[in-house]
Amino acid sequence: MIFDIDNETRPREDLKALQLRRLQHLVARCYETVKFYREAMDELEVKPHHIKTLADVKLLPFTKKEQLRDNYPYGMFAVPPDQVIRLQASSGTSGKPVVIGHTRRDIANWGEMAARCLAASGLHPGDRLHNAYGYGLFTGGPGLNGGAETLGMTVVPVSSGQTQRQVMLLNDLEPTAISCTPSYALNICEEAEKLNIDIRKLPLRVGIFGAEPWTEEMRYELESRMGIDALDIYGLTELQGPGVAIECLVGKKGLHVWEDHFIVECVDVDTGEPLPPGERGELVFTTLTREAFPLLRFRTRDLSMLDDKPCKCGRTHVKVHRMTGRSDDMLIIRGVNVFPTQVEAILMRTETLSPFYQLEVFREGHLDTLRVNVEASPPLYAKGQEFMDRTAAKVKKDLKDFIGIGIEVKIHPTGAVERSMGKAVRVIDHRKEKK
Ligand code: DLL
Repeated sequence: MIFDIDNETRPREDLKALQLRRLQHLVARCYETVKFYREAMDELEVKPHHIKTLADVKLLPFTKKEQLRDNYPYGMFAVPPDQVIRLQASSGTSGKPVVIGHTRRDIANWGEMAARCLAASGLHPGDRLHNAYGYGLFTGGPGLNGGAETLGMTVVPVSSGQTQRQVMLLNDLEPTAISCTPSYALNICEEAEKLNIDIRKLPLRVGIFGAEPWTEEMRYELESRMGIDALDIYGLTELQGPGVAIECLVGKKGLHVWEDHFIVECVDVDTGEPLPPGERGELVFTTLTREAFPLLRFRTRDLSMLDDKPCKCGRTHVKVHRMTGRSDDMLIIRGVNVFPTQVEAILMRTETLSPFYQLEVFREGHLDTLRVNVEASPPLYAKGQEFMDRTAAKVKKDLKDFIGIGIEVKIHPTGAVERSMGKAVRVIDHRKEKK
């Protein structure tokens, strides 16, 4: 189902004309109302009237997360306080979060974009969503909630945590869709198995998973354990929250970005130069319709690539590939770049392991070393240490072949790796503890 057929299938030429009109309006508004943007544009000697074509977006300054923090809490707002009907905040683990505001129209647009996402996942009015993303300042819960209500679904606003209760509600309320982080979905699967409930036999058909990087291998794991289609949804607090982009059920390959609301660029991480489709770089977004908290060329640090090939689903909006991870989560181990998702891919291909893992980075002398902590599946554990050692050696070899460096592999009994309630913590970096 397509929620907003006119906008989602708009011919590309029309879409680009709409983007240009909206961009010109946005730049003028940012220049007039947000001191930060006026100063940043003056410094680059760019005025709103310089934006004549869509390509001129690259004349505009980048906006970085640190700059949003510097303007905490309200410095980047473009409307007076009486027009802001909701605040949300990023999950900043250290220091101040980024607070963003929504006008009534921002909330309505967000609801429509999230509704498009749910429809693209094969959901309809009357479907029932078990929404296990956290509610609160985090945008996951409220974002999917708004989308489900806009589409006309029934939403079960269960939020995250109390996992046994989640399983009971999945069993009793018979939702047809679930939304949560992929790592939390695994936690739910495990809890269901303990309670002897076979999720595959429930009416659940679709999983809307995002908020953290995950792999095709994890998709396979979740689809087979839950008997669902698992789709990748993307978004960031700064841009609104979930619903910036989603995979469509038809393709399950690449996430459509709602281009009537955002301009997406992929740029070289070091030079900031825009890259053509097919080249990996950092995603950069300009918000075309946000009223309270507009952003020019926001550097997400998320690594992906653009895919402008037409999609079978009929949507004309450009796609981005599944994220590899964030540039700041990339580990550099003895000169080799390592993403947790690369390790995940290998672990998930090893059937005798459980899908729970965490990486630890150490510094020994001048050398950085990486250890993977992963759990044995109950049958492997039952076979004993010798079998676990053999599996560890095999995984170590696979990691070396795939990534190119030696990584220590430690296989633990079931339950040893911390379970996630939201975004999984994939890396513990002991290098930062020293000194
Ligand atoms: O995680 C919003 C969200 C909620 C997205 C629910 C999808 C579902 P933040 O807490 O601000 O917002 O974190 C944003 O999470 O920059 C990415 O690094 C990461 N992220 C979000 N979705 C994906 C995804 C929400 N599908 C940050 N794949 C982003 C990989 C993702 N990373």
